[in-house]
Amino acid sequence: MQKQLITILEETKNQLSEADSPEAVEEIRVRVLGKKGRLTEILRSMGGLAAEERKTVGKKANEVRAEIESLLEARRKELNLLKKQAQLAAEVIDVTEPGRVRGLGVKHPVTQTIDEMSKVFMNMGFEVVEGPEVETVFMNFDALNAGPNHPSRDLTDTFYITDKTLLRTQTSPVQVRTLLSKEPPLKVISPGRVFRCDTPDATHSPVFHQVEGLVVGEGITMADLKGTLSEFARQMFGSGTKTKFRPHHFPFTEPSAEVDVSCFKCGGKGCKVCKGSGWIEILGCGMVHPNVLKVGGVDTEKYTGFAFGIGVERIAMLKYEVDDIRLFYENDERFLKQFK
Ligand code: 2U9
Repeated sequence: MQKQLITILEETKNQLSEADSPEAVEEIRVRVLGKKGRLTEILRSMGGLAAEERKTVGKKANEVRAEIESLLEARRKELNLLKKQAQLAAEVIDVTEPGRVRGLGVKHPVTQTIDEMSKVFMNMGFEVVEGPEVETVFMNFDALNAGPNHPSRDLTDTFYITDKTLLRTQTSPVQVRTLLSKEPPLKVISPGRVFRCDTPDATHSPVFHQVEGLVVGEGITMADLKGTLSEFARQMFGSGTKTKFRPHHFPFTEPSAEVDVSCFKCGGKGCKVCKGSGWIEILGCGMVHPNVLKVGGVDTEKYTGFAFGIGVERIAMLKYEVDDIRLFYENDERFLKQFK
């Protein structure tokens, strides 16, 4: 039996040296010291021995068990340590590693264009005003001298919400609200989103943006309108830009005009951008109709004013040579990235 005890001890030592995890050590413990373990069986069978032999074998068995227990504990500790060291090595953080570069987005070209246009007007002393996209029919049409049968009121041209409310078709109602809330003199621009019931194509979108402007004061004339808008054109399209004011009709201004600029691409000779004419239409304008000033509570004996409206996408398309308005709304990164 003593021999058997020594064999168990030696074999356990060998097995422990080969164990490669705390779990494997536990398996060895169960095989030797567990309920049905080899050493446990020997201790149990000692009852059949003579008293003298039982004493010596018992002593030896206890020594072997104590040694195995301490070997198990030592190997368990050793493997736990190795496991921890491997884990730490695997999880090591290199604080000197350069960070991942996050791609920086760009402002949308429509926003860039609104910012650029607003800057030009702000430098001339204009204040930026904003208002609701859902407007009353009164503010959008009646107040702007668009009579009850004006074609723009048509259901097929305007998104009505109810009989009395709609999605604004221009940002002019913001300026009517300004007239009602502020005393002249005033110089305001109203950039914003507008809505028209149009089928999208290369030059039309049911949602687009405008920058409109309004100046009201004593002695404001067509000369102020021409000077302001010609300066705007020079700052947007280059200092050599010429302007041409063509008579036009709008219900909210009288007289009214459309403004062309000399082609910034060919200088007026005629090219693809100006479609051979040398001129490019960029905006509409006029002296504010007295009926509109009256709705705004302005004394038309004392004050006059001018107004203008500019389509932002049109300006952006000209400046950046974009040939389809729909590109602005498709959120295609390959398109947007070009406006860095
Ligand atoms: C008030 C009075 C008058 C705003 C004006 C235009 C001329 C104009 C178009 C340009 C291209 C609309 O985006 S577009 O399709 N706008 O031609 N807009 S005068 O006149 C006003 C505004 C407010 C109180």
